[in-house]
Amino acid sequence: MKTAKIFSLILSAAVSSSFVTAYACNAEDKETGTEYRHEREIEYYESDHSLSTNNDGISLRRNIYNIWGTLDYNNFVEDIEYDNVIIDQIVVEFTVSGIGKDSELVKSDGTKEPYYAWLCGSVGTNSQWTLEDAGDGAVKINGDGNYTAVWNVKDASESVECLILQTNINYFPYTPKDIPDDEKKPLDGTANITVKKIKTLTEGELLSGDSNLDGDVSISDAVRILQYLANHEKYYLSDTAKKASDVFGDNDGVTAMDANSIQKYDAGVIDSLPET
Ligand SMILES: [Ca+2]
Ligand SMILES: [Ca+2]
Repeated sequence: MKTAKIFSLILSAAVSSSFVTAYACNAEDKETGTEYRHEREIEYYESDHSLSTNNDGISLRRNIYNIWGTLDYNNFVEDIEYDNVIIDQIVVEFTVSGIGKDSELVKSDGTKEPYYAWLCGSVGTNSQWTLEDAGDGAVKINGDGNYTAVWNVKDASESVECLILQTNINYFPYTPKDIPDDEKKPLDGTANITVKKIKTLTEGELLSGDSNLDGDVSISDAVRILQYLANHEKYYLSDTAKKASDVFGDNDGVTAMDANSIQKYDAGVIDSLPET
């Protein structure tokens, strides 16, 4: 019987309440025939030390989740939870400040290349590191302003091993001139990248019973409904999620009976949802 399992899942969710994923109201939910676009916001805390540089010691980056980094170089960061379902896209909205109107990297040989920001790291079986790897998901940086970087993941994942917002912005031109080059540190400068929002977008047909909108119907969806019923504010369900959750009672809204139907479906007691 799954009751004990569900209870332990709820308990573990409650214990890790400081890092509970927020299910944001989704203004971008679009219904186009049977196609939906699900948006789920990932809770994020920006630690003071997460601004750093790439291994080249020059290129600014904001570490989002990087337990491979070392403490002394400000790269060891856990600002989102490891346990995050990622399907189709990771979208990071961020602000660049302190570089004025600069839009180009001036290399040591005098040649120039545009400033870019892109997402890199390792998410399940997906990994990308370079600007080339990031492809269309990279965003060109034209001075201070707000930007969005996207990572189109090939395979769905339930974990984030490493996630970094990397740029090719050289921090040296943005540090005080009276500090010797060999003593300059990234945080001495004005150049800054601040993450405003992280979300995942999933495209595809809305599945009856898929309360957490991860593209699959499982016991975690029943848990998601019970969490919502216990605390609407903390465990918010978007309108799309409510629609997916209402699988029992002829459109009577989200109740414990809907969670019950999903448990029965998961256990093979019934073979389709909604339960009629
Ligand atoms: Ca689900
Ligand atoms: Ca219902």
